Amino acid sequence: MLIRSPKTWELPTAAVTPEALYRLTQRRDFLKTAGVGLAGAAFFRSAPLLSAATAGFPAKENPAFPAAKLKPTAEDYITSYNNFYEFGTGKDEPKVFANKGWKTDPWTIELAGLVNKPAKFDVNELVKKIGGIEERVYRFRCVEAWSMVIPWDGFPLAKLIALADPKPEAKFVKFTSFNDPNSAPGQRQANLDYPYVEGLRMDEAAHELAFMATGLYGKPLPNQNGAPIRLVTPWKYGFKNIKSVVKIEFTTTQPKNTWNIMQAGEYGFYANVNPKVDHPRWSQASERIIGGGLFSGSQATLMFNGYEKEVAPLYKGLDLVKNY
Ligand SMILES: Nc1nc2c(c(=O)[nH]1)N[C@H]1C(S)=C(S)[C@@H](COP(=O)(O)O)O[C@H]1N2
Ligand SMILES: [Mo]
Repeated sequence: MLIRSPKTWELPTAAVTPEALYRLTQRRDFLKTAGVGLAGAAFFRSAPLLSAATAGFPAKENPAFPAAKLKPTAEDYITSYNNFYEFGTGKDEPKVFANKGWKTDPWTIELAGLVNKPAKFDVNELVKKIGGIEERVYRFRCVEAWSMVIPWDGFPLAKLIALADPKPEAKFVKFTSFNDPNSAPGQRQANLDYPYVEGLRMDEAAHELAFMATGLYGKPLPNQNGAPIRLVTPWKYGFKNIKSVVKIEFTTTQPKNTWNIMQAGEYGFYANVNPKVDHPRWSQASERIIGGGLFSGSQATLMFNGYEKEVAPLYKGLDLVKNY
């Protein structure tokens, strides 16, 4: 078991308080981490917040994706059980190694390729240009057959696409993560091909569910969760949700994606959550609920991770067995 048991004072707010109180505490916690709080603030956080993009907080919940509908996973699990190979392959490693001097503020993100408005922005400046952030509670399903529910803060990817103003020839969006072996021990080990890259078809990227997260639980993203900005595509397996993005490019050809480069027979380009298409080495029919406790340990996996009504039209006529 990689998760240590939290000390009582570290118990995540959502695990012990009703929804209304959670709303209040997320604001209070953020003020504390921003340095406005009481001296006792250290007791409330298990790790110090070194940096990230702070623009736009606190964000308002988007009522279409409320916490009241999906019970968020306790914050301590979301920030302690991670996949971020740049900082190690163990689930408990990113929290440690992404917080040993890796700087995520300031952070420049570049919009490039087939666009009318190529640009470089500091992430805080980008958030202001976009018009702020909102909160959305989404399911999250890793290809390794575990799941969480995460309250993200951020903005729809569609808004960023509008800002870049792609040319008609642009058919795909390519995402590139940071490359800094001095700060990232996993990059020094070359445990994957770096920088981590991902891609979406243009219509997937423009879908209302595709989201750029700059925070979770009402606070700027912890480094281990992909500070200061990462992609969130809740109907796709976790590996599509590229962290710590430095470049977004518009292309005519389908971009490569890191896990497909590593193991093409196991990880495709689409990576849509699909309980009927098993991974070659395990079933995708069900998933382990992280932080679910002793009696609700697993649940059936839903087509497109529960977002079938919204995204199925994107894949009409596409063979989802071939295009895994
Ligand atoms: N740059 C980068 N992005 C990444 C990864 C990674 O190793 N490096 N891992 C992916 C995988 S496999 C998953 S499941 C999610 C995990 O996100 P989380 O740690 O915030 O839950 O990030 C995805 N994005
Ligand atoms: Mo994953």
